[in-house]
Amino acid sequence: MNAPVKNPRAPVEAGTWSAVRPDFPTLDQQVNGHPLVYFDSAATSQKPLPVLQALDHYYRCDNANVHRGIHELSNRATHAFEGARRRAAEFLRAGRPEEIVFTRGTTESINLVANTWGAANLKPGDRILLTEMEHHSNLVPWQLIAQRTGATLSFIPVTGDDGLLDLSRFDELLDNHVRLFACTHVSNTLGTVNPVAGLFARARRKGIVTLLDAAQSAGHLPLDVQELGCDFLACSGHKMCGPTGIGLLYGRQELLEAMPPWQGGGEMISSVDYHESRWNTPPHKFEAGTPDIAGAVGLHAAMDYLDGLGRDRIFAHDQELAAYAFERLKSLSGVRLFGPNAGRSGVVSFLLDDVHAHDLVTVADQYGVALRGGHHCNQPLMRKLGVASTARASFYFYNTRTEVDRLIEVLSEIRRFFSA
Ligand code: 7TS
Repeated sequence: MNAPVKNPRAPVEAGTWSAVRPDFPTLDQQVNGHPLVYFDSAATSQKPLPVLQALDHYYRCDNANVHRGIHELSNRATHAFEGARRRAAEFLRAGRPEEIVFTRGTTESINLVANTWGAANLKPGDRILLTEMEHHSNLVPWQLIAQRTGATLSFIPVTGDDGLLDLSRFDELLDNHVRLFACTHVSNTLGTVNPVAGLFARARRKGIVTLLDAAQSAGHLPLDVQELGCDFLACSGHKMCGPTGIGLLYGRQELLEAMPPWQGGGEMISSVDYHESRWNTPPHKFEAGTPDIAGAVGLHAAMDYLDGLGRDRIFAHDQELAAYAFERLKSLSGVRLFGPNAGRSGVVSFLLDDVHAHDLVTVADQYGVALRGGHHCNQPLMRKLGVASTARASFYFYNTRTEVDRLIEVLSEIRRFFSA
């Protein structure tokens, strides 16, 4: 039996990030006759070799169902799955592994909270406070549960193109009707990093339950749910070097214990009769059916990989590259930039003259540059900004300044092409 691949990456010094490139086979290819420049990590990140090897090892050597069998392979699969849960608790600095629920991703984690905590606790007249920069995943589930319970939604405004939260009326918005405050940590369109710890502290002093959408932050900066003061945190494995189809929900123990289950099926029960059942304890109460065991194993390897590099260093690199891209883009005439001038994460949204974002992204692809164009699942925010869509470049630690220079070169070509 081959031993599973052990962690991998020593920390990388500033300026030597290209050392990680060989870990990412997908990055080493030509697209449309040009070297690939992958600037779409906010949609999904690429996967390093230790993650691919962990998946391969699991399926080759240990594959079995969890929590059921008492044979060797089932024990190994259970050990690997529960080991990933312990690692996730450590990764998010949760108090205990039982506070980690495996889900399919951020979207499912938020839907789980809305359909369990929300359904059990919201009533007519209650309010759910969000911000105007939420991804549809942290908006639509609340609309659905508001319709079912009679609760309403309110929003912290966004200031405009500079994309900050307007907190001048925050205390007013936290009125006695608000039961839950759910907020994104990092905006996937604007690159804004919200001051969530301070906002959550103010909300919790009023007894308001808090949820952090960490889809764009979990793989990019160190997170500590206790310091952040959130009751729930949602994130996706695939945006943090892990596989698709696996994600995390952190929930404070007392809340998870009090919440009713969501999906029914195997694993989430302690005993079943024909007419009624009793529930397992958290987190199993929320994990009906066979989970994504391989996904959890891959995510474990991804968390080891990221912490090997150091999430503080990853964030410093993201910020440095985004600031560089922002300055270079600003120097191109006809560019409109969205989001804050300083302190942004590795996401830059922009428009070029009156070229439609989809056209821009289609032509960039012809040069091997992978951007995203569209509303980025932020339709209400797009309306607020007065645009239908933006082009977006999003960076991760495997991207380089040379790639940003290539983007600028390609955008200059695109301007010439559309103005000809
Ligand atoms: N929240 C935020 C802030 C996100 O950026 C995303 C996905 C989600 C939630 C949903 O994550 P999922 O893994 O459950 O789909 N954002 C993007 C994006 O910016 N481009 O593609 C997906």
